[in-house]
Amino acid sequence: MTEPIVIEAGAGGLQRVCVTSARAEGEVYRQGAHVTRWRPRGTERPVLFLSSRAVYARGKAIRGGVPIIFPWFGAHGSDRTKPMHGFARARDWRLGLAEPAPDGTVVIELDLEDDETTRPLWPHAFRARYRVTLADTLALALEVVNTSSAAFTFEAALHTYLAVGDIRTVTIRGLEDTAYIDKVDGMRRKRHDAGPLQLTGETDRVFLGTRAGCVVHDPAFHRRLTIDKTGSASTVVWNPWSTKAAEIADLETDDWQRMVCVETANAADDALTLAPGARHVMTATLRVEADA
Ligand code: TA6
Repeated sequence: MTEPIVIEAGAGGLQRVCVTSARAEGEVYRQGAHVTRWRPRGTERPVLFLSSRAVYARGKAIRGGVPIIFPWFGAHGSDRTKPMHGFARARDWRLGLAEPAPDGTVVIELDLEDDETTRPLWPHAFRARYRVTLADTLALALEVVNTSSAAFTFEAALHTYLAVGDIRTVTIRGLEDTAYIDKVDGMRRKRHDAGPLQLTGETDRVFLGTRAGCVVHDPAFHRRLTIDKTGSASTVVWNPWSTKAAEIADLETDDWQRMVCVETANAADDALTLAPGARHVMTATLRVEADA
């Protein structure tokens, strides 16, 4: 019988947890607490997009799956020499729990705390705990605790890369009539209309003040991907399209056609301030279903 959980050296020698259970297959790297694969039993195609050119190396974010963005989103507000999207996605997290349940569900927990290498980048004491539940759905919960004696403000995102058949025919519901920052158009503030979102070019939008889940309809794969969320007021939608994708070394030139990022976040105006001792939990639950 296949072991439901195997902890081993993966690509680039980075440690990973491989899951093969009655409910799902999956893979989580300790570096970045990075879910790179999840496929519920009975689902033919991968649900998460993972670049075939992804680099597996110490301190380098893996292109695809679900990178964790923390404690800032995008470029650092005042110091552009600091890493894009914070430091959590390129750090080793401590593996706490990796446990199969009798029904085939597998739960994995990983922690990250401040240390002498994080404090120069972000001068705060914190503990982040990430709980990954792999079953018919993929449930992700990021808890951040302020373990310092002063309040701090942070941004976070579960930067989910979804695998799609053809981005040009995909539509996204759940962002109707929602305000957003358009990062492709000089950070201009706009509002999406009453219809589903359809991408027709490079798209990089931070939707604000939205607690709604999103549904990604993918006619090419005859399926829909639903992302429900809690504790999150922002949703980011990203696709580099052809020109930008050609500039991204760890993407194949035509990968843009097969992916879309729909990210569960608290970013920009929705950044969160935690008092000393306070905690915040953000969750995303991913589901795949057949669609006409
Ligand atoms: O979430 C969208 C975004 O912020 C885009 O601006 C784009 O840069 C993307 O993230 C990927 O960022 P990365 O640092 O992983 O290349």
